[in-house]
Amino acid sequence: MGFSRSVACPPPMGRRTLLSDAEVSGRLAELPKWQRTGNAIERTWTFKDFREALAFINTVGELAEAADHHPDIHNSWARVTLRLTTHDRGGLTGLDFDLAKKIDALR
Ligand code: H2B
Repeated sequence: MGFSRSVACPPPMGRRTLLSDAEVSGRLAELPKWQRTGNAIERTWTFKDFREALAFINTVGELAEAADHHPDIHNSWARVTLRLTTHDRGGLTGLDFDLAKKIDALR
């Protein structure tokens, strides 16, 4: 008997359920700077330079670790795109929107 996924990754109650299209639209209305791209939501930031972009990525990384929920991160010099989806559910859940709200509060 090895590690059970349910032990390694306990479900934050109710937030790991796939959202319907209507629920996604409702939650996106609270996050006007994010857009849906299929099974994910994305937002792009442009910073002064690479150093600032990297500092932002590191702060986001701390939020992600605290939430045990990790964005796909794309960086090109001063530009950063974050893409959120719940990989192990194959789509968008409350976890994605909860993390997006915390990230939006950064700047
Ligand atoms: N992050 C994201 N974005 N999607 C996931 O499905 C996911 C994650 N799964 N972070 C988590 C970690 C899971 O692997 C652990 C066990 O909580």
